Amino acid sequence: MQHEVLQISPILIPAINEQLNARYTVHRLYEQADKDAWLRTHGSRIHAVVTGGHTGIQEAVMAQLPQLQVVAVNGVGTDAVDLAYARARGIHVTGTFGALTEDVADLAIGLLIASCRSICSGHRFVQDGQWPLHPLPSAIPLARRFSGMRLGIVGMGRVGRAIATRAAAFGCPVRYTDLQAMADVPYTFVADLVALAAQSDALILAAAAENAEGIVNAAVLDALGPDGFLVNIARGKLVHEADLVAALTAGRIAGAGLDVFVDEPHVPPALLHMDRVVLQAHRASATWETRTAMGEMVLQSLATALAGERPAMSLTT
Ligand code: 8YV
Repeated sequence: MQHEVLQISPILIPAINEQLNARYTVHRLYEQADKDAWLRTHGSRIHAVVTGGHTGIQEAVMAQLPQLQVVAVNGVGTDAVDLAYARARGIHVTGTFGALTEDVADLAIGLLIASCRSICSGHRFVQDGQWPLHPLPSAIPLARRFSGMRLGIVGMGRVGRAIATRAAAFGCPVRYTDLQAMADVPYTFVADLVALAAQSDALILAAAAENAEGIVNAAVLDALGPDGFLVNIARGKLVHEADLVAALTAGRIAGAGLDVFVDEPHVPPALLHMDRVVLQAHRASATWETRTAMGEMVLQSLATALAGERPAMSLTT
């Protein structure tokens, strides 16, 4: 018997999709016009789910899959999966832990340099033919140096550590906050987020979003101050987005580099045309190398779980 797999969000690596198709009967829920009707009719046949980090799967969907054995998340964030429900049913929920660390850290540094050095607005100035019209160097405001910036990292997990390692090469002192101080990192722990922001030139969010909704609010942004930058490569909901828009609009912080938003793919309109804001469409892990490694981990988790064993990357079993 071939196991039946429900894919809730696409995998972008053809070789991984070929493997999925070769091993299983794969149903792509995102291609169904009426997803609820499809689940009602076919849900009882599904043994495994593949989903994305920010797509996840809700209890209401899992409840329609009585044979479900594993939810393989093609990502590291599991905030969009109902873990307690999965645990209660003995469903393995796996992630691709470790596979995307380097790429996400790279983008965090890239977004910070892009925003403090005004790379995107400089690009637009040249691209739009403005340079010959305004040839004096004074046409473009001076930018802000990245090397040596005091970084405050929120979340000293795999990604936070990889960001800190990169920052060291730029001579940036690193402080961090997390649920607790960590004995195995050489950086200064600051328990309070407002205090961390006050001691930082840039705050980089690399934390899991469970129980941390809106932690970056007006008080934190005001502590970061008018010369401070915010970078978010974790989850949009860590930030109180209305407070962020207000702070950027009023110049109460200097700029931001944002890969993630509260209501993706919708970005607050006020952020779309700010020179001091660099935007990405949730792309931090979107390289061939990382997505291939992630896809291989998804295949491995499915194979192990459907053979009746516990996948190494399971969070719930
Ligand atoms: C995923 C993410 O790569 O890992 C996560 O939690 O949010 C993303 O970077 C994306 O969900 C693709 O599945």
